[in-house]
Amino acid sequence: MLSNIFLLKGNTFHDLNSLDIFSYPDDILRNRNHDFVKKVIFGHDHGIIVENYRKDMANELEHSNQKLNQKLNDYSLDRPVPQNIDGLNVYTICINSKMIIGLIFEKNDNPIDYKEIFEDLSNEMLNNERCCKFEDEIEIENFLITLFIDIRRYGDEFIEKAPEMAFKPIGIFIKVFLFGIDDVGKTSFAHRIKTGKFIDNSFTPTRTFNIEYIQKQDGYLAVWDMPGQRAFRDKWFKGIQDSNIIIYMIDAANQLRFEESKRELWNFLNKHDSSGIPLLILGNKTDLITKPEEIESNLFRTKQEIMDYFELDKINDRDYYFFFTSVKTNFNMNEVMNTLFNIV
Ligand SMILES: Nc1nc2c(ncn2[C@@H]2O[C@H](COP(=O)(O)OP(=O)(O)OP(=O)(O)O)[C@@H](O)[C@H]2O)c(=O)[nH]1
Ligand SMILES: [Mg+2]
Repeated sequence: MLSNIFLLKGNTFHDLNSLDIFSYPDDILRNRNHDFVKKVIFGHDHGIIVENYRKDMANELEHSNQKLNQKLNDYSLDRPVPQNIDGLNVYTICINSKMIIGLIFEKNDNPIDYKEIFEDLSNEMLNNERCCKFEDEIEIENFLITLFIDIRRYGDEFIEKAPEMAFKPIGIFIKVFLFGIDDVGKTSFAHRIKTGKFIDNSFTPTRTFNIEYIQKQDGYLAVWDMPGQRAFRDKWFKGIQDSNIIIYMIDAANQLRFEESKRELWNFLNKHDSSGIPLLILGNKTDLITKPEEIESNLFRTKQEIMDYFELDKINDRDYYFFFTSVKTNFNMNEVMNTLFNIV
C-alpha cells in the first residue's frame, strides 16, 4: 500500500539547501538528511538530470518569450525510477528536470505495479487538467493529496485483488471489451454481472483498465472495462486485442451526450481494424426514461430512434445487436448475457 507521497522542487538540483520539500500525509522527509534527497536525485540517470537542467536553462534563454511560456505550461515526465533508499521503498518520477514526485510504498509492495497509474495520473493532472502551477503551497499540497488518494484507491481496488486471476476457468473463455464514454454505467455493468449487485450513486470514474474475471455457468469471462473519460479514450485501442466480443455502452437517458457518444463509437470503428468481432450496443439507464410497466411500448419507439441516430445500419463489417438495459433494475441483463454466450 502507498504510505507517503513527496515532492522535491527547486531552482536547481545542485543546491540541496534551496530545495522545497513537501510531503503527505506526514512529514516523512523531515528527519532525513541530504543524503536521502541526493540518492533520490541521482537515481534518475545518475545525475544526468542535473546536466539536462543546465542545458534546458541554456536553451530557454535562446528561445523567444512566447516559446518560453509554452514550455512552462508543458510538463514532460521521465520514466519512474524504483529505488530502495535507507530501507524505504521509493518510486520517483522526474518532471522537466526540475521537480521530482516520489511515492513511498510499504516494504512488500512492488512499485512497478503502479507504473501506469503513476505516469497516467501525473500526466493527466499536469498536462490535461493543468491543476497545479506549483506556485503556492496550498495548491501543491492539494495536488499531492489528490494524487495520493487516487493512487492509493487504485492499489486497494485493483492490485489487492490480483489473486483472483488464479481461478481455473471452466467452459469457454471469452474476452469482453467494454467501452463507451464516461458515466454510462460500464463499471456498474461489470460489477452487476460479477456480484449480482448494484451500487447506487457510486462516483468512481475508472482511470485505468479494470479487468473483471467472472465465472458463469456457460464459460469464463474476462471483462475489460475501459475508462470513459476523455483523457483516457486513446487507451481504448490498447485494450482490444484478442477480444471475442465488443460491448459499446450508451446512456440512453442522456440525449445531450448522444452526439459525443456516436462520434466516439464511429471514431473507434473507423480507426481500428476490429472487423468481424461482434458488437453489442447497450442503451443503459432505461429506468430513468420509462416506468417498468410501459417498458415494452415506450422502448420500441426509442430503440428505432437511437439506432437511426447512431446510424447503426451503416455497420457492415460485423454482426451487431442492440439492447436496452438497466444495470440498476437488472432489466434485460439476463438477455444480454445469453446473447453474449450465444454469439461467441
Ligand atoms: N439510474 C441508473 N443509474 C446507473 C445505471 N447504471 C449505472 N448507473 C450510475 O451511473 C453512474 C456511473 O456509473 P459507472 O458504472 O461508474 O460509469 P462508467 O461508464 O464506468 O464511467 P467511467 O468509468 O467514467 O467511464 C453511477 O452513479 C452509477 O450508479 C442504471 O442502469 N440506471
Ligand atoms: Mg467505469
